[in-house]
Amino acid sequence: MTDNCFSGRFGNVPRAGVLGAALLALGGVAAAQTPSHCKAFGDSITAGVGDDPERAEAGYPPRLEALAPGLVVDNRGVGAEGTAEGLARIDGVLEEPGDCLLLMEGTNDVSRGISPETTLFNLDQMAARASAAGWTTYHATLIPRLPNARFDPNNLQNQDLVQSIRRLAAIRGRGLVDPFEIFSTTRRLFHAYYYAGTEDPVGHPNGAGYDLLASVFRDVLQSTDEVPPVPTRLIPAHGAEGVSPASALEVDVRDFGSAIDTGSALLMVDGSPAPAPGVGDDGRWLSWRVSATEPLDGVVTLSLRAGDAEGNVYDRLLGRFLVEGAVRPPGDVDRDGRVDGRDLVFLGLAFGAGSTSRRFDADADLDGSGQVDGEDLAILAANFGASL
Ligand SMILES: [Ca+2]
Ligand SMILES: [Ca+2]
Ligand SMILES: [Ca+2]
Repeated sequence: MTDNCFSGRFGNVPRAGVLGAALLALGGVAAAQTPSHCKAFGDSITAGVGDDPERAEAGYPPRLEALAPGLVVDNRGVGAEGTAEGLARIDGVLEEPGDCLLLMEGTNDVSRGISPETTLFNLDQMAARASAAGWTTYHATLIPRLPNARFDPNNLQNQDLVQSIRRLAAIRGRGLVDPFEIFSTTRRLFHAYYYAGTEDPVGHPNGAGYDLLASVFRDVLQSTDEVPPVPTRLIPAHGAEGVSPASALEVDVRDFGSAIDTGSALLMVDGSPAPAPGVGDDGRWLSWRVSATEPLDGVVTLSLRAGDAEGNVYDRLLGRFLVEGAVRPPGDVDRDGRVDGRDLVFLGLAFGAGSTSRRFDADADLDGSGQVDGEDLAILAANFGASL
């Protein structure tokens, strides 16, 4: 782990006018009219796979109807669908009666290795067709994938895609529903809010999870702001490796509900505060462009504190990346560049779990055997105290 010597290591970069101009052009978010008839469009997580089998109608749409009297929400979720198939069937859905699209799709694209650019393009096309039909359109972020998901179990690609979806919503002036942020900060998420079957390659909510998901949609449709300012851009991405020592950092943060408390917003780089960010004229976004005045090295950790006018606060790790030439020691479960008691705790939590178990943690399976066991513990123990 790189030491905390970042003071004075970063200076302000002259801020290019492009970003400011692009974001200023956005103005406020659309959604002027209150929708009355929504189509919930997406994959199995919209269809309601994993829900309580006792329920006559599965998923978040019927719950959203119950939470928002007067609102009709039709379930148009199709299991296992990716955004390419979604784009192929959206026109048929838009021909039905309705005035609002709730669009949550893309986790199956991650599983299939579809590029985020393609996913974003498809989502944008679907939303654009709905907007062209006069519908109010909301993008929704994806929910976290299980730690034992077959692909992207540590949510690196997912988090990157989520930020892109937020950025897309902002650029196009569409609404944003952000279950990723709400789910990510919910305690005991996978244990209490996810379907417990072992054959779940992605991660589906259970009954409680669909209750939570419906409430996240309800809040946005009723203009209740329960979500803090969230990152819409992070460069280098969380989990990136081989980052150039000369890389600049780019962090954009936006609030989709209310104003950001700009005075208290703080970006920390390896424990030292970054220079003050640029602030959007509407008070709803912040932008840091930070260049290294000394070469980066080792593991770089970014954390963010930012609150909004409603008192919702983001205050946690934002991202962590590995600079070119640095090699993490074996046994570094949490990827912070050193092997210590924290890694032992994480390994302990997953100890004994195989890859189909809900407790499995791919990062704790240090030898990649598909089982967190004594072999992994031996690797950790042999490297205990090692650091970059
Ligand atoms: Ca907010
Ligand atoms: Ca560690
Ligand atoms: Ca193992």
